Amino acid sequence: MSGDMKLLTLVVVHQHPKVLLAMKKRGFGAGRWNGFGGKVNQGEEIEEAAKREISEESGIEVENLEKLGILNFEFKVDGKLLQVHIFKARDYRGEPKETEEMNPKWFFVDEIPFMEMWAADKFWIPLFLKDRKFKGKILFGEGDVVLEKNVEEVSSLT
Ligand code: 8OG
Repeated sequence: MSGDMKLLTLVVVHQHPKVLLAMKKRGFGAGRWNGFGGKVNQGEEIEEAAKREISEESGIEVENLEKLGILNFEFKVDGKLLQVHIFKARDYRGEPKETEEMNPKWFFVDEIPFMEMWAADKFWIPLFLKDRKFKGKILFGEGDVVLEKNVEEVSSLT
């Protein structure tokens, strides 16, 4: 992995036929619906970071996470590189609540608001919903448009 690639997590709760998304209220990705997640801290396990972030951002606790995807995002404008580890949670404890960062809402899977999400999400969410594992690389340009994409189903993430 390249030295300045940042590690991030993303957790989407999927209780068919609905998924739990949240409107990001501030910071990176503000104004878009997304799952919960954020940066992995120094010395922290990736899955541990995913559980911590969903708890901080929504107030719910998840125990069993299934890792379904690893995506590398590159931003042409500033050269930023992110590696996002994407997990599915099927059950959780507590009630999702609004926090300073996110406002949660359940969506039917056929009403996912792709127009108000990261532009690459429509390429991997269909695989996510079918419990398929995937890897990929996305190049974002100015205005976060997708310039290049390569997302493919894999049999294993390791
Ligand atoms: O800590 P912070 O909130 O800045 O973390 C960013 C969150 O956004 C983290 O959960 C990873 C997630 N994220 C990206 N890029 C993309 C993307 O293209 N699509 C989706 N759905 N989430 C993304 O950083």
